[in-house]
Amino acid sequence: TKSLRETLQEVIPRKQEQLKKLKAQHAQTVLGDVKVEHVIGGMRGLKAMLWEASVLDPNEGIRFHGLTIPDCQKQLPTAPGGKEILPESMLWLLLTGEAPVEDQVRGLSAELAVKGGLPPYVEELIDSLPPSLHPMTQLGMGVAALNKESVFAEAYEKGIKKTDYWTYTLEDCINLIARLPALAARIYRNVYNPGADLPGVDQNLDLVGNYARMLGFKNEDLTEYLRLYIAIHGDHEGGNASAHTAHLVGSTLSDPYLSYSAALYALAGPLHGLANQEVLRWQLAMQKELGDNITHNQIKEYLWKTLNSGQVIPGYGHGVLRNPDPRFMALQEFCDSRPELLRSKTIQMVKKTYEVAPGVLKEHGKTKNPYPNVDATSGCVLYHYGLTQFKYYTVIFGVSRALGALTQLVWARALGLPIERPKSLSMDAIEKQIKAS
Ligand code: NMX
Ligand code: MLT
Repeated sequence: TKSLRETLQEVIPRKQEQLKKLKAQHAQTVLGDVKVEHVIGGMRGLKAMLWEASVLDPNEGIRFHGLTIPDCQKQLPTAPGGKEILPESMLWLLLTGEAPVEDQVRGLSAELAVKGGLPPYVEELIDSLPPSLHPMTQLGMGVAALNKESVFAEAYEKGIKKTDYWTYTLEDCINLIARLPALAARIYRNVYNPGADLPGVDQNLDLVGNYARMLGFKNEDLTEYLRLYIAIHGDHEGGNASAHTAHLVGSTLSDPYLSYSAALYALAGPLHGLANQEVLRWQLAMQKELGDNITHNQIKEYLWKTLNSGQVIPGYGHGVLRNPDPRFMALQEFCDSRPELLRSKTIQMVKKTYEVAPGVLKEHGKTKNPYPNVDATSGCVLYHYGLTQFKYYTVIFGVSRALGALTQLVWARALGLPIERPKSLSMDAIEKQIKAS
């Protein structure tokens, strides 16, 4: 079987050719109108970025190179004895557009394990931070500091051809993905279990097998959940705030470490990745106020109370999706296949909230999408398995989103995409243009 690099050496020239044709034949073809609502409305729906690995359909949700989540669950290799998609399999698919075979994925897991250790200066940096510093702040700092290791930055300084950018970028991206579990686990240990033992990377384990072990969990169900979680959060086309940030920063030829560090700080916002922390905070407050055996009516009242106090219902709504998020559905299926999870009061509450919230949000009449996104359930399962420190949840999302955001950096360099520099307008300039038209 072919290695990842051999596969990419074959795939990239085909994609370069495709781009060349698009440029030559369709550079002036119109894909949509730019309206004032785009300029003042967060560019929602504006087709303005090239992103190879995944495309989001508002009704069906995400497809990774054309594959839905159920397709991926059927086609992508799992861990030995496991059932859930391995993030390594997803990474291979995102990077190459091809579903890997088992041998290829085992080879990639082994490579990531070899490269998974942290340089001592990064360990020292993380150990020197106050435990009260939010885990996402720490993650971004650790990733930024790793840029001392960047082979792209080093080669660029020496002088390399533009056509070689992608090979150095790929090495940085693989090295960073490999190191994220050790970095994220160190932050967890320092903040929540100071002084506890922190095992090194086990060369026989897959990326998430190692991550779970370094976090200190021995429950294979949790490890499987983390594999699924990290695989399906990996990419959500290019316009989401974290992926877009990595793309923007990367377009300046800032190296993958700096680009992804910036992306993590976009992910740390409550309207984006921090929502999974907010969901749990909201659910637990509801559980505390109303008890464990809460009725649909009580949930309805609680939802209205949240909305009437001017807050959003965390885990509901989406910038692009207009149906329940298939990632939410996949995580719910994981729960449905485990009676132990179905007995959890928090997970029962997620299900009951799902039965009530869309109706309430429709009646409220503001959100364009009254359905749950992935964050409505992701943290509650972690909570059940004993990963109860919800300020940490976005870090797991951050370990995951690297798969897609870093894949695109490889594609952007392989395709020679330019620095991003859209045009902005002032309100006066908009009015002037309207008057002139
Ligand atoms: N609860 C209450 N109001 C909402 C909600 C919600 N869950 N979602 C949207 N709205 C409001 C929104 O605040 C806006 O109000 P206003 O006109 O007063 O500014 C109005 O509905 C229209 O918003 P939309 O166009 O439907 O949504 P938009 O694209 O602007 O924002 C989100 C998308 C995801 C930021 C928004 O739905 C939200 O804030 N959801 C809650 C937070 C959340 O779950 N974020 C996670 C996103 C997924 N992720 O993993 O990153
Ligand atoms: C994501 O996974 O990035 C979120 O669903 C937000 C988005 O797609 O805008």
